[in-house]
Amino acid sequence: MVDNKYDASAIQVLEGLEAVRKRPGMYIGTTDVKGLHHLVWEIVDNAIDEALAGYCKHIEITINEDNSITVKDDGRGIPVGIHPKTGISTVETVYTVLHAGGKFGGGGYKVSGGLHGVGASVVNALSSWVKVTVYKNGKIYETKFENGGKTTQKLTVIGECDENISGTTVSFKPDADIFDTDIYDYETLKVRTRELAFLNKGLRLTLKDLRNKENIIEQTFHYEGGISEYVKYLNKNKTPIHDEIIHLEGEENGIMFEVAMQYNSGYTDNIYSFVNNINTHDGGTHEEGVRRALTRVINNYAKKNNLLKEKDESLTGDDVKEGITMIISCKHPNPQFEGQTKGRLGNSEVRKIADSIFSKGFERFLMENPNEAKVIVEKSMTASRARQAAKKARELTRRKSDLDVVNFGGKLADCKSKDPSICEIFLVEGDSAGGSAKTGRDSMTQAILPLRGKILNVEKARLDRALSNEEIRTIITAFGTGIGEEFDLSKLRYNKIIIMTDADVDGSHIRVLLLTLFYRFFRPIVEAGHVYAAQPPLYCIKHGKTTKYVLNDEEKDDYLSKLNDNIKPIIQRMKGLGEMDDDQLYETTMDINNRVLRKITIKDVIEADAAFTKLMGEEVEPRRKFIEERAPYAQNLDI
Ligand code: TSJ
Repeated sequence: MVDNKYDASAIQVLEGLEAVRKRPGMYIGTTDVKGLHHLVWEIVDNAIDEALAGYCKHIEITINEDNSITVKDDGRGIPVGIHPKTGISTVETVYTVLHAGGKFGGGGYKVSGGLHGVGASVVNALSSWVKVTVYKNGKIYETKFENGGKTTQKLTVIGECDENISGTTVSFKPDADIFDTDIYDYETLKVRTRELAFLNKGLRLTLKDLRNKENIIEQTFHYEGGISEYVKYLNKNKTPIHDEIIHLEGEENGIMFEVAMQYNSGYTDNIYSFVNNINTHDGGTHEEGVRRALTRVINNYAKKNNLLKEKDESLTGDDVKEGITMIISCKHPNPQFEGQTKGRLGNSEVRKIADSIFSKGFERFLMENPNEAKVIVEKSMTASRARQAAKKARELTRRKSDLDVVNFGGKLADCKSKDPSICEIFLVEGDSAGGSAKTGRDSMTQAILPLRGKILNVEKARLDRALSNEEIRTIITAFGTGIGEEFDLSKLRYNKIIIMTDADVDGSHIRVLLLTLFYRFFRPIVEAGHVYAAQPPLYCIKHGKTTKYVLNDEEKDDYLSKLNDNIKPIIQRMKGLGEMDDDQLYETTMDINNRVLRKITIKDVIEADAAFTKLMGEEVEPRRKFIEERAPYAQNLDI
């Protein structure tokens, strides 16, 4: 923190609130549902600052019946005196003067910062009304604003309260003229509220939803263990390979730095980093410092204890992070966020501070816990051996030349065009449907890869074993991007990757397996929106001379209700892809003019991955529960 002492004159007067209403995107990013939720965090951030300063223990966020929001804290209460520069109360100044709050003036009081470094005044500018209540010095003060920040009630004492009570309560209603939607989503608020509780140990955060009188929701999040409990939460359905969660922290030059981590038996890493409670999804100097120190400390420990087999063997950054779950949290008085989405910490001094705090603490942990140290080093060494094996296997999947279709062993029917922007590949369940798709397709732009049986379970399988699976190798080779260190999205040979499976349990199993494969090895392909699910029809309706295919019951009922003659329609329920002949399959599910595709989002994939971890991971208990819950619907689930 730069200066804990709040100095009202540090508030800079910059420009009016009209600027915010004219170009809201400049201040809150977007005016869609994301921007709407952003307003809440702009207000909550102020209460969190009060908690970081050590004066606030409980923050309550309420969605009121009318979709307005109330944020309440038990801090000292915003100062109520007159601000020397503006001649109006500090509360009113904070709310009506853009960039007030000291964040831009330097020497102010903020530690946490919103995504775009804006605050209460921006929320005021974008709200149809705002009410601020301050409990302080045994008095209750209130001020009100309307229509984008016009003061309708100056700060007034409206009552008295117990001398021991203090705090700030802010209510606001987002302006419906500005936002595309004014409906708050409880789940969205919940996820971030829980995250804030993890990131600020000891702080109690309550979220309430009063919109449905019959079902009032209230949840409180409070973690004495802070980010250690976050790691525990993330590893809930995984198998940790050591019991204790490693927690390291320190402070240097006003920069607070903290890491919690635990290894699990899986092969992927989950590293999340934060600066002033904001997720730095593109990493930055704090993450770099930790990664560098993690690699160095494990190598040194392994060498000192003669654990490496060959003298010059060493573990890479990738080896030591296999199966790690880690939270990095840094609190910095003057963070520099870089990159297009401002998701990267740029402050160069942090690299050294992170490295030194992490390495000191982690070295000590390894010394004091030889059993854990052994498990961790062994895990990294296995990863190292797998990496070397995978390198060899990877050679096998490289295409010898672009025309070398023979390489695919006749399974893939590639398309003729080599222009990725118009090419698509169908991953088809079963040889029978695969055969129909091959005959029916538009061979210029559509490639077909039939998938036989079950694709290898990627969660359990290591990279090297996954690569020795023929089906997976064909997929990797066909995509053209390579995997792991060599992955290159620009080499993708198809603009659309279309998963075509039946609408039954087996079909959904294959879909989940494919999504997991993509999540583990081809995440950018999903993120860039290249993956789709085909939607084969559920019914075929014959009516006189016409044949109509429909996707679901709703479409069926809709179609039937529009028939107004006496010819009796024949409704046939489609059992699977294999049931359609070449032309039917093409017409209903593959023809760009007719078909319906569902774009697979990263959210679908993460859900599939969670289901997958439950189903396929080594933990028996969640798997048993998962199957039990679904048993009536999943008699022939093959796991
Ligand atoms: F800014 C705001 F209006 F959006 C807002 C501020 C909203 C909410 C929900 C809480 C707060 C807030 C501000 N909570 N607590 C504070 N504390 C101060 O502003 C404060 C109080 C006393 C002193 C002092 O030095 O005595 C200093 C500060 C910064």
